[in-house]
Amino acid sequence: MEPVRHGDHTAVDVVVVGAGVTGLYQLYRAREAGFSATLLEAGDGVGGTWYWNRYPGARFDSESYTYGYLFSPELFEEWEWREHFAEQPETEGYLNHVVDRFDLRRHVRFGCRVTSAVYDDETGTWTVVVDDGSALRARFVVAATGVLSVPCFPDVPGREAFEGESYHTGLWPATPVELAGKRVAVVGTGSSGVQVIPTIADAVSSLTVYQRTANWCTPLNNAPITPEEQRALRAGFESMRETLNTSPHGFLHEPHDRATFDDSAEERSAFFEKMWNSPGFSKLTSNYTDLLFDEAANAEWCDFVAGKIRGIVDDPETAEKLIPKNHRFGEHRPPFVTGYFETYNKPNVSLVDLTQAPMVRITARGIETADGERELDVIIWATGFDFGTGALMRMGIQGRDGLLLTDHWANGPKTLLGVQTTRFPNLFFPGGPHAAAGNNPRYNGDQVDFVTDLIVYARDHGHSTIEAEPAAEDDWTGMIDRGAQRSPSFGESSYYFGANIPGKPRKYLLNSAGRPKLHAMVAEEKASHYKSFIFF
Ligand code: NA7
Repeated sequence: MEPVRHGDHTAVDVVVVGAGVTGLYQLYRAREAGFSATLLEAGDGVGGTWYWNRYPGARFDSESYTYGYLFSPELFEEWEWREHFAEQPETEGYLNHVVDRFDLRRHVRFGCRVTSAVYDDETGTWTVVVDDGSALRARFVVAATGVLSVPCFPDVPGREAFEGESYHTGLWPATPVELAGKRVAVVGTGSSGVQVIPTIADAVSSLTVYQRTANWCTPLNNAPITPEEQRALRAGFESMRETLNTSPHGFLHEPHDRATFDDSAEERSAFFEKMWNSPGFSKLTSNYTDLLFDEAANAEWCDFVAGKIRGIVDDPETAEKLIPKNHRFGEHRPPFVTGYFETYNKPNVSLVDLTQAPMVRITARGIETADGERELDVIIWATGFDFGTGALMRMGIQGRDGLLLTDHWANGPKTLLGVQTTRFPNLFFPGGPHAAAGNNPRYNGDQVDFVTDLIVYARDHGHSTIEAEPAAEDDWTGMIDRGAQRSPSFGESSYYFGANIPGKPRKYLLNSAGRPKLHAMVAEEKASHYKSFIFF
């Protein structure tokens, strides 16, 4: 492969965008493969999601050791996670440790947001411009910009008029935020909102939760990792890595082997109790096999969870509001909680059901809903993200013949293996749309490995340009779209389909084909010398 431009310090083989879990791994792999690489990061530190989402209570809901990197046994050996589900500061610390441990920091430019990335047909290179006006040329661009990186604020009139403090969970400041003794509102009850709420409830003078949609929250069941467990984790690293590398969703949880109505009502109730007390995502991955495929089965589990909510929340009216009525378990991303429902028993906590009293406007003093104005000192917007495509669509990406990615994907993303799209040669986006549907770093790591192998293959075979083959892209995208329709539990009402963003095309944004299929196709691509890609 020809170097991009001799003697040009602004030219590299690979530009990686985003210093999150995926981007850092891509930087590591590209450098280890002998490419020159620069990583551009909008934030002032590493972490991506774990840099920006530093709100009180932010933590993993995948087990820490299954979320971290597995490429280095030494790294695994020397880093000791404190809890099964680590809090944000620990994760940010881990990612900083990784960057220093592998000497990656000197390849990272912080505080630069990419404003455009334009492909030049003649040279087969990309020009990447950042917001300070400087530009980099690169043969390959890997946009590791994540799926949850563009925070959304609701379109409520007057948001700017509020004279108190306001914060978005996904843009939480690194400087301390003092909430003690203040009248605080949390808007939104997705995974972020339900982590903030119990964490701040005791410190604030009043906490008002604005809920539009109740979610099927179940206990995270977190715990410190005991010294014995630490030893077992270390001793079992290779077998754990093997399990995670082959697991359908990137978790260690064992799938169940029975369907809901194989069991008697009594057995079912005992099993659900076991599920309720099990860690994190196992309620989804180790539950009855028909949970997501049979409405009656799903309803059994939902009834059980509703019973738990009624049992925890003292006020029956509040309990009813906290029980989802418009979607089944798994249809939205299920949040995992610690002491969430219990929080509503505190005298300083109240719930506003926006389905009964919609938000009218934000005033200088607080939030006005149809039933009146509540005065506030702080509003916390836990209102989610432009999921999947948000960051890529805002990066000013232009492919062949000046084609804008925003036009190319006007009706939703089209991808091949969730890593590339036609007419955008040498641009890859592991960890983006169609990437994952489970424990993200495991899927995203598979994709980074694939991208790295692909660009190494091109270099070794004297090719300078790699482009997804259109028919192969159609096949993969068709499979993703069809797969998303297969399960009756997955309606189109969640951000998985872009439903939280007005005007966004309703297209499935996760990888419905599953990780085993991704693995099979990756193996097929390698064996066939990447038959689904066109090389120049
Ligand atoms: P989510 O899961 O998208 O949740 C956003 C929440 O904000 C959800 O409860 C929304 O209600 C609510 N929301 C959004 N817009 C409004 C308006 N206009 N008014 C009131 N409430 C609103 O984002 P999170 O940050 O909690 O979690 C994102 C991911 O982080 C999560 O999936 C995990 O992977 C970790 P809605 O359901 O739209 O009615």
